[in-house]
Amino acid sequence: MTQSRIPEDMLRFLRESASFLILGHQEPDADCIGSQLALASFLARQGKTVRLYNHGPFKRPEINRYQPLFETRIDAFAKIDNPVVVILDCSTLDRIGDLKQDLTGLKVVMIDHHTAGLEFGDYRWIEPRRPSTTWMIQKLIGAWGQVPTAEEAHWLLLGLCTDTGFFRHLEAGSQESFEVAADLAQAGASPKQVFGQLQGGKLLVNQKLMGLVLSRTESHFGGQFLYSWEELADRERLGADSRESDMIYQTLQGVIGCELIILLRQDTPGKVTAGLRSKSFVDVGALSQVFGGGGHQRASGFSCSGTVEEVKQRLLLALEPLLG
Ligand SMILES: [Mn+2]
Repeated sequence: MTQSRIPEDMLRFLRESASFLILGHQEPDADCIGSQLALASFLARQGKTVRLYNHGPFKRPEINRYQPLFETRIDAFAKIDNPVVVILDCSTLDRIGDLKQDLTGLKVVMIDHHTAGLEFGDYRWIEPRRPSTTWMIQKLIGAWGQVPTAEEAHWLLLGLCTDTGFFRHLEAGSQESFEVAADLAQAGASPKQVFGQLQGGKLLVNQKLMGLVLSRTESHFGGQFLYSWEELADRERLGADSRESDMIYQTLQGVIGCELIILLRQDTPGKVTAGLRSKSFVDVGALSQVFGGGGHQRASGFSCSGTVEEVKQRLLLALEPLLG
């Protein structure tokens, strides 16, 4: 891996600014929240004024506890001292939800590791090959000439472990992830505590919903494509509010011949959200872009209008040239 090159002008701009609004993407995960919390804590230690924002909803049990620290909209009062907006873990503006309406007149810094969409922001530090946004925040703290506190190290490791699947998704040549992990352990982060936070706090009804989704998995294109879905009625019947996807992906990725997994979730009667994972050759980032979403080559997602059945049929059609 090449050395990370933090844009000098961005670093200087951050150092010289006094007030910050730190934003992340809607439906945040632990990389988003971990990088927001660590950067906010670090900047506050440098004597800066910092406020945290996220459109939410906070659906994941490992990060629910942090929701009270975040505001959902930027009001006029927060803009009084001409703060800098730092947007983390999303390269396109639509990912921040309603907050995108509140940025008028403010300078924006984008820091992200997703493949870039529409260019936005006065300063952009986008590195699609990096393991997590927390990795970038850790490098930023280092470039500032400082080390994270134990609490910041915990949040940074939480994000790194989330986006790398606790290092399981990393290939050869990924030493940079282990190097930063070693630094975080030295700074006081506990992998055991991070694992406990990522695995715990789940409701039985939600685990049952996961079982239901797993049990109805369909096999297409000779087993290369495994597909399942979740409807509003499923959540109502079980009394479940959300389900984790990672365990389903992990389980289905172990099936012989599986290349691609797609899970659809009906959000409203006319809206569906998809999660996509591939193993070796289907570029799911590109596939999601066709449906108005984005992500990485091996992991991506999108939301679109339609019923579950309609979106499934559109996906099968789009996959025909790739897997047919
Ligand atoms: Mn991320």
